[in-house]
Amino acid sequence: MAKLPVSEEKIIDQFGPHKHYPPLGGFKGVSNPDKLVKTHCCFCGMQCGIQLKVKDNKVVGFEPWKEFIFNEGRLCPKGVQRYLQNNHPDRLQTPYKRVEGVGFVPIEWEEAMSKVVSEIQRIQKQYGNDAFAMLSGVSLTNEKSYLHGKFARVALKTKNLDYNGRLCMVSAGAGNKKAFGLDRASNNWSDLKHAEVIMVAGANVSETFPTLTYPIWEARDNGAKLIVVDPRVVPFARTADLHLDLRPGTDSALFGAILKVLVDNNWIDKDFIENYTSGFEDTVASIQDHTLEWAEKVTGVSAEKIYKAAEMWGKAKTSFALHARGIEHHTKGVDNVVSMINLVLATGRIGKPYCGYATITGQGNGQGGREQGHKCDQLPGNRDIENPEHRKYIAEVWGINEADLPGKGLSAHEIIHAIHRGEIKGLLSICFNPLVSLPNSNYVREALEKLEFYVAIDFFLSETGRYADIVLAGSLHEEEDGTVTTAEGRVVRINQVVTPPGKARKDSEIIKEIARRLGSGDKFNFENSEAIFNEMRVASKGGTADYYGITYEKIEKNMGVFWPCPSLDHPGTPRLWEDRKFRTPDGKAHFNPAPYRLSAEMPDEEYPIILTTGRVVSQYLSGSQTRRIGKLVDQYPEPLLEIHPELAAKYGIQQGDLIRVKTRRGEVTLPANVVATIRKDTVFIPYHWGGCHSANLLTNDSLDPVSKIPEFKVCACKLENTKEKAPDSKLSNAYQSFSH
Ligand SMILES: Nc1nc2c(c(=O)[nH]1)N[C@H]1C(S)=C(S)[C@@H](COP(=O)(O)OP(=O)(O)OC[C@H]3O[C@@H](n4cnc5c(=O)[nH]c(N)nc54)[C@H](O)[C@@H]3O)O[C@H]1N2
Ligand SMILES: Nc1nc2c(c(=O)[nH]1)N[C@H]1C(S)=C(S)[C@@H](COP(=O)(O)OP(=O)(O)OC[C@H]3O[C@@H](n4cnc5c(=O)[nH]c(N)nc54)[C@H](O)[C@@H]3O)O[C@H]1N2
Ligand code: SF4
Ligand SMILES: [Mo]
Repeated sequence: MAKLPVSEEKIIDQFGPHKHYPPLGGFKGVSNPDKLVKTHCCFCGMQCGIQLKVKDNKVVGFEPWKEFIFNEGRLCPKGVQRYLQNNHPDRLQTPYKRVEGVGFVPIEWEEAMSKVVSEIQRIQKQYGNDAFAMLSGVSLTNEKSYLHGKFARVALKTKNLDYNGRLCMVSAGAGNKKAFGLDRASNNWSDLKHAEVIMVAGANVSETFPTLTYPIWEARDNGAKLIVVDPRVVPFARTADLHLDLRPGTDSALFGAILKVLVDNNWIDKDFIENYTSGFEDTVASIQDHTLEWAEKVTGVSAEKIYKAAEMWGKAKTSFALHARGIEHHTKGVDNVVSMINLVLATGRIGKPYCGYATITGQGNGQGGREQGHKCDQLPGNRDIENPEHRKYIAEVWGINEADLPGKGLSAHEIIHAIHRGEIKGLLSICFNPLVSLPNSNYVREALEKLEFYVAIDFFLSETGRYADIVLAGSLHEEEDGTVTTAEGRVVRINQVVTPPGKARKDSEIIKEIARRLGSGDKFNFENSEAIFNEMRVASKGGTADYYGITYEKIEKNMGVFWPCPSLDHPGTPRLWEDRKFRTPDGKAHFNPAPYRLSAEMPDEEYPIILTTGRVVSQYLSGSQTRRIGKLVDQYPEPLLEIHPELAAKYGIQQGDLIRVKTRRGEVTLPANVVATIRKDTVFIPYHWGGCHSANLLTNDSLDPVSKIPEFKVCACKLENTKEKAPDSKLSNAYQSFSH
């Protein structure tokens, strides 16, 4: 029988309506806390330092942590409201089971755990071990990422484990490995401050990494030129020296054309290219047809502007290239990444002061979480699960036979396909809300309905969790010790601030208990997070992401340590490649040919407009956390359709009209936000909402062939003006001030 989600009415009966937590004050002891604990924000990859205020084992507020070296006390709107999740009325405090026709019923841990384990065993006995899959997430610490990689392979004995970074960092990871043989930002942010040119592609820094604007402003105060590559005039593009408002999906055409100008004008570093790189000739040969005139047609950016960008980049002595999901969320995400890295290598500006390159990691532990082995093709230390040497080493660390270590499994969206095919029957998810965050959500919903058994571990009941048979109450960021690795590659400490409320448990305790009941308890005898970290250090030793020399004590003493850090006396590596010893097989940095190709779905007569999706400053990812915090909801209460006035005029659309957006996969109806800050052929929808407002009802689930990232940033849509107005309340005043 198809499994239906527990309905909204039932959820309201059982949990009350979703409450938006009061924005400020109202907490006993805000001005008289028991203690202040230094830790980091739970949201984005900047991992700003923050001090949480605790009273009676509850987080009641925060203070800036001015000494923390990166953000020096600064926080963005999400950072200053994050503490409201703890002690939130929606917080899950006990396990629940689904009872058809009734809804979710609170149960004891014993009943929950025995159900989970008996269902895992039943499914694996009936259909094989790989029929039970696991999805993990990188809002989790390094310790939990490592634990999940080991748990899936050693306790669940399944190959099908993947993580939500598959929707986020994997194109950058694959591109970095191709070019450098190692997957990390090449520099820490201090190198930004004196770069002569900063080029930022597909990153809405002011809204998505607000505290990173400070080193960029500092660089501009020092005279740096800023080039922004984005189809929208995002806030920090408004004062940029050059804004390249390209058509979504055309970055590799743009970067190819810029490279050709660099080569044609000899604005390249021949010595660096000759001595430290390979693949230059092939790459240059692959872009001979990427002329300025051709690029203007493909990208929609004038030949003059493209030339100017090449000149600014080519003539500078120091530079920094940054990109994020705008160039990575594509079926050619890896191509886009390597084509931007080609510009860095051509000018040899890497591994020197004020010269560098970074992909800006998205989630809190987007960096560390992509190294510790909870990806379907990876073992700890960023090792390859198909490499016999790597398998042997990890099997030894884990005390198992190499033959018992599963091989490469399916990636996140491929797991959804396998559920549809009937190959995967059971699922455990932790820290992932795929119904909101995966593309083509109707298809994802059908998969959830097909599962024979699904268990979700979360601290809030997410949209996906409503399809679960069992929901386990896990822990918030501040309820368990650990480490995360910031977007710079700096490993920092997350401190346990309070204990989980009610009957909620630490995530790692839940996983260890399932492992014990599955008969692998001896392999999961970790006393605490530090014990997990210490095993992880050994497992990472000798891998490209080598954490061996990092200890909790060393992190605390130095306010973080940059990996690679191969020995206890090693200071860590803030700036990579000063030694010019790249981690590729030939020891050189690789140019990679990436000639332009089309996106999977291009606009046509029936669906003539490009739809791109992304973020707004006050909401975070699937919104499961930030949609529960009043002040953040007030800033941007529901998704709006960003549309240019000229395109709007074609359809007779005015500000606040309700517009039906249709693609080949679904439709949503949203109020129009008519702004001059977007291309005329493109509309934009933020994706932080589920249900009938979900941008992912529309998006295309085609994947990059190498990284398996979905194409969130381009699909073809059509618009219908319903001629109805959205109620006034639906348009946030704050957001309207962005319109021009
Ligand atoms: N407020 C907030 N901050 C966040 C998050 C959040 O949800 N909310 N999430 C965090 C996470 S996990 C991530 S991954 C990051 C993401 O951070 P970003 O990548 O900065 O965020 P997005 O809004 O997804 O996309 C960035 C920009 O890409 C542009 N874009 C769209 N298509 C293209 C294209 O084809 N080429 C180019 N060059 N640009 C294009 C969009 O117009 C958008 O401005 O943010 C992190 N920080
Ligand atoms: N259309 C479109 N879709 C996108 C994107 C886009 O730009 N456009 N961006 C993609 C990107 S970059 C990303 S990163 C994904 C993110 O997609 P998801 O990972 O699905 O989003 P989250 O909101 O982080 O969902 C995590 C869930 O885990 C829970 N959680 C958070 N921290 C913890 C923890 O410590 N322990 C436990 N037990 N649970 C926890 C939260 O409550 C939430 O329910 O979305 C992707 N989807
Ligand atoms: S910039 Fe990122 S880490 Fe810093 S406060 Fe905002 S969401 Fe948190
Ligand atoms: Mo992300």
